[in-house]
Formats: sequence, structure tokens, C-alpha cells
Amino acid sequence: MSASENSFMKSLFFGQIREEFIFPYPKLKPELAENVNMIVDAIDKFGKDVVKSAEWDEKGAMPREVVQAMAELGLTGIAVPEEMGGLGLPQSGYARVMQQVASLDGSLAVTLGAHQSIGYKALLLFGNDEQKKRFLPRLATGELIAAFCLTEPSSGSDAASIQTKAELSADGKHYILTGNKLWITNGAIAGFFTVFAKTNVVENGEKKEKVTCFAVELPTEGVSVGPGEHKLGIRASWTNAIHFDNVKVPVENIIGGVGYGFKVAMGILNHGRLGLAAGCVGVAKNAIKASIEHANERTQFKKKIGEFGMIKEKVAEMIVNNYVAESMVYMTTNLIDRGDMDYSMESAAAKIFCSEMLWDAVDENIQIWGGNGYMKEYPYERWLRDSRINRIFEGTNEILRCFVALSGMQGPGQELSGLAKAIQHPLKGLGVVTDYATRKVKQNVFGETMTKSHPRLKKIAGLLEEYTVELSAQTEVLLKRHGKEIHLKQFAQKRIADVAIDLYAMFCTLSRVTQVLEEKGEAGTEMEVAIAEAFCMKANRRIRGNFKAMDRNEDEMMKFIADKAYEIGCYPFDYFK
Ligand code: MYA
Repeated sequence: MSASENSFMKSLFFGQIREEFIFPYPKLKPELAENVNMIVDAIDKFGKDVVKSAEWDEKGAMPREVVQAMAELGLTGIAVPEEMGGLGLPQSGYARVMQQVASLDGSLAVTLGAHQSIGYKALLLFGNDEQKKRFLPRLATGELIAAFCLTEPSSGSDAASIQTKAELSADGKHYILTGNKLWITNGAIAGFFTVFAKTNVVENGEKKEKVTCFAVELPTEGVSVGPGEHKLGIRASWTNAIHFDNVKVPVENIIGGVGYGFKVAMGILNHGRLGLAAGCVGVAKNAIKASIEHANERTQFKKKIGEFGMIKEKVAEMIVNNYVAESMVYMTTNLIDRGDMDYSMESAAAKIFCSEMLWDAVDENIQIWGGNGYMKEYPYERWLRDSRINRIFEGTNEILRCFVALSGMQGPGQELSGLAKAIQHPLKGLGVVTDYATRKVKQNVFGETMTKSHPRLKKIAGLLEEYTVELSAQTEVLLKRHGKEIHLKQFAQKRIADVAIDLYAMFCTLSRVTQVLEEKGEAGTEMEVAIAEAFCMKANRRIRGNFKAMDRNEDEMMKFIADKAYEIGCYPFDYFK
């Protein structure tokens, strides 16, 4: 069971609740909180003095000096160690800063996030000492701005299919890099690119092409930057194509080793997705504030509109979902900060949940503001446009749902195939079979028992105990039904991913509210208890629906309709014909 050993979410797919990973809810060290709060105040002041979102959005550009001004606040080196000129914040502090920057302006957040959530993250996670010393101090001060070059015209979600090539020079000192990268955030202002390219490697005597990660510093001959892209939202951020034409990159600039680039890219994105999730929490807080303001001010039918049930429902829903989102973000940053955890599924789950939470929040805020919400004189339509990209970049929510489902099922799948082999060799496999059978009997007869949640929340704990065992059982059913074909079964993947994301969201919330209750008691914590209960009741209905639909669903009809439509090429009906 090695895959799940230090992953909370992977363990759920085995029917196990590893409470020790998520209880108690992470508590900030007072010095860190103080430090981060000072930075947050400075960001707010910077927002008032410098940020001109409406103007930048209209022009589709912000002044380059704004990035320098952020650098002067230390914001370009948030996670760089202090001895290299950065702020040296852990991931939790980093996320809180991203949350605040995103609350000022989407384009600013994307510029800063592309620089350090992903742009120079390879150095921090996989760089050697020499590389760190060579680049990080200048990246921390903003002298160099970074960009992450993975996506290509023919390679988006399928990151392993990149065409950019890097060939070793005859003298073995350089790689020659050729290819085109697309939609590169910060492309026009970056002096440092993290570039992914295919290289030839020999593995077990066999020649193969594998991805390698390179640091490319400008100016370098052969690198050219395309014109700025015109976009729906985050219009003031820089987005460009980057062309590499026989660019010489010294071998010393390989990050993480030849052939390890895919792992490097995924490792970076596991961090980036969480920075994005934190940003979504910051923007959603703005939407909530704006909605409350209008609910309290606007009068219709001689009543404040906030008195009507449908408006209350919208505001409450935004608050519940943002609380849950925030709980997921800071639980997951803590998993990273611990240093011993696999957090790949948790960060994907947080990215999916938070980007969809934000989309709903900015949409419902416009609904509450009605006609005014649709008008350019208010920022709300821009918030909506700016937020749309979060469901697309850093892994579309569709591909991340596949990732969550398949990553979760991988461990049980391996166990089941090991079991099948063990049954064929009863003597060799006796131990494997007994371990498996013992765990299953324990889960089926006794269930999983939680011991660390607050008694006030025992109903939620009960649901989680039941559904964790059910997730494992349903995983087994799917694996037995589809075998390796499960990779092709996206309807099933989506359902199992949605259950897993809801469960993680519930666990994070349960842990946070347990801590609040333990610290403060029940008086004064009613709102947080209500948030946990309301979210879990809704999630309960979704989870039940998803489990039910595993067996009884409309999947075949939906596939038939889509296939027919692809054949015809359009919507084929007209009431008048
Ligand atoms: S940058 C571009 C973002 N692009 C993507 O995210 C690409 C999405 N695609 C993928 O992630 C992969 O291709 C998938 C795998 C997941 C589809 N951690 O056989 P495989 C391992 C650790 O499944 P594939 C951008 O948009 C896996 O276990 N390991 O591979 C920025 C396996 O290992 P092993 C992982 O089918 C824009 C191996 O890899 C992970 O090819 C600017 C192969 O896996 C993982 N996650 O596809 C953003 N995934 O072999 C700025 C896979 O050992 C934003 N593996 O079993 C700033 C924020 C702004 C905030 C604003 C707020 C408002």
C-alpha cells in the first residue's frame, strides 16, 4: 500500500481515514501570523495607492513598473529563503499572500503567481545549490521575472505530448532547444524561463524520448516572444507565445536531471494549483462583501432584498463554500509544510473546488446586483471575466477530475491485481490475501471509526466513516468491472472524483470546526457549526446521488447523443422545419 502511505486522499480510496494527517487542524505559529498580517496590510495599502483595475482592464495592460512596485514590497520572493533575499514564507504564508493579492486584482495575481507559484518553483523544489544561488536572489528581488513554459499548440492537458526538442551538442556541453510554447503568462516581461522539452535518453539499453526541464535566462540567441494575446479576462496580464529556435542551453541549466522533467512539471503544478486555490478564496471574499452590501441596501417590494429567502440562500451558500474552500487550502498548505506528505490529489481537489466555488460566487454576486451587476461601471462583470480562467489553467478541472479519480484508484488497482496473482500462487500469496481479507472484513463489519472529531459534529463524522468505506467498495466495483479500461471511463471517473473531492472538503471542514469548538466551546461558534452542517448536508446529497448513479445512469444515452451530434456537426432540430 505504499502509494497511500502518506497521502490522506489516497488512503480514503482504501477505505481508511488517516486522522493523524488532518487532526488537529493546522494552527499558525504566532510569529508567522504576525509577519503575514503585516504583509497583508502592506498589500492593501499598495492596492489603494497603485492598483487601477478598471483602467488596466480597459487597456488590456498594466504598467511594467507595477511589477517592480510589487517586488519592492518583497512580493516577488515570497517563498525564496531569506538568505537568498526572499521572505522565506512557508506554503501557508505564501497562500495567504496570494489570497490577498488576488483580492486586489486578477491580473496582478496571475503575474505574481506565474512568476513564483510555477515560474521559478522548479529551482526551489528541484534545483541544486549552484542553480539556486545563481538565479534565486535575482528572482526574489524581481530583477528577473519568471515564466513557466509547458503548454504548446498541440499539448495542453496532455502535458507529456510536448513537441519541443532539446538535443545534446556534439561536445556534450549544451542542449539545443527548438519548439514553440503557447499562452505563456509573463512571456513578454520574463528574463527567466522554466522550459520543458523532450530529450533522448537510454533506459535499460533502450532509446527513448523523455521530458527534461531547463532553465533559460534571457537574453539568449534564438528566443523570440510573440505579440500579447487579447483575452476575456485577466486582460492586464502578459500572455505570449515563446519561440525557441536552436537555443543553446548549458547542461548546467538542467533542473532535476535528464528525463525527469515530467515529474518536475507535476511537482511544480501541485504547488501552483494550491496558490490558485488560495487566490480564489481572496476574490470570493470580495464577491461576498459586495453581495451583502447590496442585499442590505437595495429595496424592492418595500423590503431590503436581503430579507428574501432566495437572496439569503445565495449569500449563505457563498459563505459556506468559501469557508470550506479556505479550510481545504490551509489544510493542504500544511500538508506541504510538513514536508513528509504526498499532497498531489489534495492540491488538485482544492483547485477544482475553489475555482468552481469562485465562479459560482462571482456569478451569484452579479445576480444579486441584477442589471447593475452587468454594467461596466461596477467591477463585478470584470470579476466574472477574470475568474473564468481558473477552471481552465493549471490543469482544466476535467483533466484534474480524471487525475483525482485515477490517482485514487491506482493503489487499490495495484492491490487487486497483486491479489489476483497471489490467488494464482496461494503459497506465495498467502500473506497478501490475509492482509487484504482482514482489512475488508474489518471495514465491512466494524467500519472506520473516527476518534478525533468534536462530539457536537458526530453526525458529520458518521457520514464520513460510512462514505469512506463506500468509496473503497465502489472503487473495487469499478476496477473489477472495467479493469485497465477504467482509464477510458470518464463518466465513472467524474463521479468517483466528485465523491472524493466532497469527502476531502468535508474532512477539512470537520477538522477546522472541531478545533474551533475545542478552543472556544459552543457559545459564539454557532455560525461555524452551521456552516459545517449545511455544507455536509448538501455534500451528503451529492455523494449519495453519485454513488447511486454509478450503477443506474444515463451515460449510454449521453454518449449516443454526443456521437450523433459529432456526426451531424450541429444542433439538428428546428421547431419550424
Ligand atoms: S501551466 C499549464 C498547466 N498544464 C497542466 O496542468 C497540464 C495538465 N495535465 C497533467 O497534469 C498531466 O498531463 C496528467 C497526466 C495528470 C493529465 N503529482 O500516466 P500519467 C505522475 C505527482 O497519469 P499522463 C498553466 O496553465 C503519475 O503518478 N505525480 O500521465 C499556468 C505517474 O507516475 P508513475 C503526478 O496520462 C498558467 C506519471 O506522473 C501528477 O500523461 C498561469 C505519469 O502519469 C501529479 N500531479 O497525464 C497560472 N500527475 O509513472 C498562474 C501525474 O510513477 C496562476 N503524476 O505512476 C496564478 C494563480 C492566480 C490566482 C488567481 C485567483 C483568482
